[in-house]
Amino acid sequence: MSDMNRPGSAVGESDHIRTGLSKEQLKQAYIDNLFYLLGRFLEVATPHDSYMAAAYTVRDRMLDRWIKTARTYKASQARTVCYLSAEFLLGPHLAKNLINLGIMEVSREAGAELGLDFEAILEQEEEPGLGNGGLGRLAACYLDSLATLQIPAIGYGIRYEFGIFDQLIEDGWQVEKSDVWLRDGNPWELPRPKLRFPVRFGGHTETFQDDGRVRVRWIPDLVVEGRAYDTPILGYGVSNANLLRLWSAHAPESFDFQAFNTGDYYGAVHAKVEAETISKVLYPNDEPQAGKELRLKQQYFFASCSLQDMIRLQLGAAGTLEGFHEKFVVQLNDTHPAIAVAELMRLLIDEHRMDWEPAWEITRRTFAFTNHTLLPEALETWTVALFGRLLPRLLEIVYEINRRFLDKVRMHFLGDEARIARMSLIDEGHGRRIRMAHLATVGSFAINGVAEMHSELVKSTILKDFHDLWPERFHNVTNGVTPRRFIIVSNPRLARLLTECCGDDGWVRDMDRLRSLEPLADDVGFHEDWRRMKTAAKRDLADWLRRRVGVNVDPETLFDVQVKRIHEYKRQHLNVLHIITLYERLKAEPNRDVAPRTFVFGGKAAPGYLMAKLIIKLINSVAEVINQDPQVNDRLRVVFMPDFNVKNAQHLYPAADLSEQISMAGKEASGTGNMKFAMNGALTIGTLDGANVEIREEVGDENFFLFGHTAEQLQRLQAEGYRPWEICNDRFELRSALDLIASGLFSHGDKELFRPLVENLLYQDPFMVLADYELYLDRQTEVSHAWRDPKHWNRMSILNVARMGKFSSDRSIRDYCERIWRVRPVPAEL
Ligand code: F58
Repeated sequence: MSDMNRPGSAVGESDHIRTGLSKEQLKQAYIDNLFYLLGRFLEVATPHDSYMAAAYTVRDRMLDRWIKTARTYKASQARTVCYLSAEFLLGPHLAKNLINLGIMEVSREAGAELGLDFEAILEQEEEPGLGNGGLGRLAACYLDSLATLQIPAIGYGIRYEFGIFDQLIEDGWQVEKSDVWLRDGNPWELPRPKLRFPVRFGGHTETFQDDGRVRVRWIPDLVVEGRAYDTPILGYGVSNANLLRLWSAHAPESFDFQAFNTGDYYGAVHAKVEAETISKVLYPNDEPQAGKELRLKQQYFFASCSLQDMIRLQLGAAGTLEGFHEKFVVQLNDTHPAIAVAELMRLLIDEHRMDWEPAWEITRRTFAFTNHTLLPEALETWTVALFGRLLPRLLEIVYEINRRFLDKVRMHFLGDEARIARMSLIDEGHGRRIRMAHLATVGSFAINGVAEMHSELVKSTILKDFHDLWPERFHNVTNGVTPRRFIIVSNPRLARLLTECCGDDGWVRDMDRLRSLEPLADDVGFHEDWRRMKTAAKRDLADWLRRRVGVNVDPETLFDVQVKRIHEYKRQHLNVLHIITLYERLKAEPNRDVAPRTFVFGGKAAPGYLMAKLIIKLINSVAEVINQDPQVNDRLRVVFMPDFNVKNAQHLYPAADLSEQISMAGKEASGTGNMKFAMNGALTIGTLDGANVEIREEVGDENFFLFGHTAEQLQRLQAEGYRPWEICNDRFELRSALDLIASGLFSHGDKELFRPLVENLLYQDPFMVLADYELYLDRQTEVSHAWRDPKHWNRMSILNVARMGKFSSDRSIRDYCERIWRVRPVPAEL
């Protein structure tokens, strides 16, 4: 116990209590943290105390690596990747960090010896829900891969006090509850109260003479302070720990004095509240951009703090901003941080007295931009009026960037005024709006989409004019997901089996090594292992659903899963139409031989998106009827899993047999859920959309259930005048399924409830659900046949896992490093 009396320090190498990884050291450290940080002792510790003590124990070990990494990076002077993202959907830290530190098993043993319930401790953690969906989760996967690949990197974002809402289901409807993730403390972050930057809003600008030059001064009417909160991000099996730095908004301290001096107490309080509102809550929209003033404030707030921080680091290391773009490359995760382009110009010109040309040269060579959507309603624009009122100096800079840019366009495409209007940063047609995707494109040296098909569509549609001008700037980097979170943490049984087959755990850092599983796809003994693993995972999920959702499902049935944000383009309602058709077939022919299935849905709807909320209600209503119907409920079950988030999702990936990736072709930029399921051995039923195309290429078309019209075919159908109601006249089962919804059967006789949904499908069907219905049903029939042949099914499942190497986020990050960022690993040594 003598170690316990030593003061904690990352410097002393003998200081094992804070750094050692042996069972005894972990036990000691845990008791020490419980005592000194929480003021508790073993006998009285609640599960939450235990979680906190465990988290601090793990964090200490990460800090040791983090400090050493920072030293190594500093000495190397290597280029640093700054990943700017309004969202980071990290998921629970504890299990992931135990895995990456390589101490999951020894910690489990240590816990057992202390009489702790290890699973209950893991369960205590409330995840930081600082993201909406795919885009935020991608950022988290990329942080994991950057650290694992030993790339110097900082993630910059916002420390929202309330993350994405918690979803409750009441009477089948989604009800939103605020997410108070910080209520019980966050042991993973380190507040950096001294690391703070001012961010201005409102007011006006004026010019002044400075050394014979005309310069601009911005006199704001609100100054907000951004304070840093740091979370270490440890790589897998390496000593590198990178930094996630999130900004929290506060009123500057001087504020209180002002209040006393001027006597305007309420005015001061109001301004304080206004400042702190900026990082209060994450916008829960995954689509139309509603032009909310607070959202623009959030974007500018975190972009400005992050750039000021980079400038501080650059000046500290080099004393000059000249080589800024050599020291930093800034990746813009969609347009949400795009204002950084104008802000870097402002900082260089106004605050660091640079001239426009050299400042622009630095800016243009610093940024790279990733686009994540083609949906026109999701492309961000801000009215010039709002932008100018909130950020008057930034508006001047945007105008100047635009003026110089359009001069170049004019030279290149003489006389093509229509093109100039299309490319302008200002959309003059819709009440004068700033097009953030254009600002990001003009200010970046590289622009990429997130899957091959999507990147091609970016070049041929939304950014076509820019591609004509600068073809060399356009790239594709297909998304990927981290196998640490989505195989090891989610599916430890599969992870063990893979390690056994490969001979070691090298596949975790090089997923292409899973190709060595291919010969086992026909091995009878291996099939038995595979079946046992899958059955165990399905039993676990069944238990979990019984305890958490109160539904019974049979692990012997085919688990057919669709989890993602609820959106018409993702077509959860197409899945529902299939279920209703199966139901009707069984009702008409009770002895019909169908493969028994359990349908699982999960996902949140944007609170203001009524059609998405109605789709949730429909799923729950259909579930209620089918699950209670004794004629069918031995063969059909429908479950809506409430509150889909990273933590809950981890129960699904190992247990799914079929993954539904059925978006309208051309609408899903990539998808990443498709990857998570396939690398856990689910087969995909999917359209030719996003990364589905590449997944099918990799796993082989014979191991993928493809259906549906292509994007071009759908476009043609639409151009010819799409009349969904006519499809219904020819397809008896489709008509009948829609009629059944309209009849009130699923709504206790209420014929009005689902009318908006049925009529939307019949008379508009913007995402062409009806056009793909028959192809989908036919393919689903083949799925059922395939399921009847377990040997064949398992073979396909094994081959899916063996061939998913491309979709590790390590591959994506390597692509970014080689093609875009031009950075190399800097290994940190312990
Ligand atoms: C998603 N976008 C794409 N946006 O839809 C998906 O295809 C892709 O795989 C993923 O990005 C990663 O590239 C997405 O999740 C958002 O959630 C935004 C949040 C902020 C408001 C606008 C949508």
